[in-house]
Amino acid sequence: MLDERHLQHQITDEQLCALNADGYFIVENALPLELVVELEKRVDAIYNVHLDAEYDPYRKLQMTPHDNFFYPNFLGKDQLFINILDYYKTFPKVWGILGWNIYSYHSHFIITPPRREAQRGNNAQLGWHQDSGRVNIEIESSPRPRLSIKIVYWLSDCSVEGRGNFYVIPGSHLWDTFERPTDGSLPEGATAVCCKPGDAVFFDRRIWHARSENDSDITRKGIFYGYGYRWLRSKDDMTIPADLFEQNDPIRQQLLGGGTNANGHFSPKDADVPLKMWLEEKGVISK
Ligand SMILES: O=C(O)CCC(=O)C(=O)O
Repeated sequence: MLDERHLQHQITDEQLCALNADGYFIVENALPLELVVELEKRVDAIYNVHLDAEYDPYRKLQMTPHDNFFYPNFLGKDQLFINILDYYKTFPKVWGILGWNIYSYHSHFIITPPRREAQRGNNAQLGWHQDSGRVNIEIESSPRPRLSIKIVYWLSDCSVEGRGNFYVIPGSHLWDTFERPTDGSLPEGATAVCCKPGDAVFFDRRIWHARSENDSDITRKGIFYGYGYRWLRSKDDMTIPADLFEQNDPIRQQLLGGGTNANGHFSPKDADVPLKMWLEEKGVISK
C-alpha cells in the first residue's frame, strides 16, 4: 500500500545520474534487518523443500547442497514477497526510472552455497550477460533500450569479495557486446558489488553482469525484483493464486500483472494503471 513515506523516497538526481552513467546504484539499508530475517526464513523454507527432495525444479536436475539454486516466479508463494514489490524505500525509485505503465515482469531468488573445498580458487569464466535473452538480438537499436530494471535485495552479507558477489561492468549498459576473456580472468572494469544484508542494488537490464563463485563459508542469498513496461511480455509464469491476488490493493495488482484487457497494456485506461492515478492525486505527475 502506497503512502506518504513513498513520496519521501523518490529517486534523487544523484541516483538517476549513476543509473544513466554506470547502469546501477546501491541503496544501503533499504530493508530493516527484522524484515531481512523474515524474508530469509521464507526463502529458506522453499529452498529446504527442494534440497530435501534433492531436485531442482527449474533446471530439472538433481541438486546437491553445493549447487546454485535459481528459483523464479516466487512472488505468489508468500504475501511477504508481494509486499516488497511496492516497498516505500525502493519502489518510488522504480516509477522515477520507468514511469507508471509498469509491472513485475520477472522476479526470482538465488541461493549460492559455498563451493566445495576442492574447487575453491579455481577461476571459472563468469556467465556475463545482459538480461532479456533474445531481446538483445532481435531489437534494432544501438545502444539497446532499457525496457526494464531489477532490484536485488541482499539477505546475506556479501560486503567482501569472494562471497559469490554480483559482478557488473560499470557503464557497460551502453555496450551491445564485449570481448570476454577466455582464461577465466575478469574483464577490464569488472567490479564486485559489495553489500550488507538489507542493501538493495538497482540495475539496468542492459548492464553486463554475472554471478561469481562463493568461496566463503556464508551461503549467498538475494531476492531479485524485475520491473518492466506492461507491454513487455512476462518472463515468469506468474502463477499468483487468485485469493492472494484479490487480497492486494489495486496498485499491487497492477504490479502483479493485473489490467482490464490486453489492449490496456499498450493504451492503458485509468483502471489499468492505478499507480498513475495515485501519482496524479499526489501531484508527482501532472494530469
Ligand atoms: O546471481 C547473480 O549475482 C546474478 C543474477 C543475474 O544474473 C540476474 O538476475 O540476471
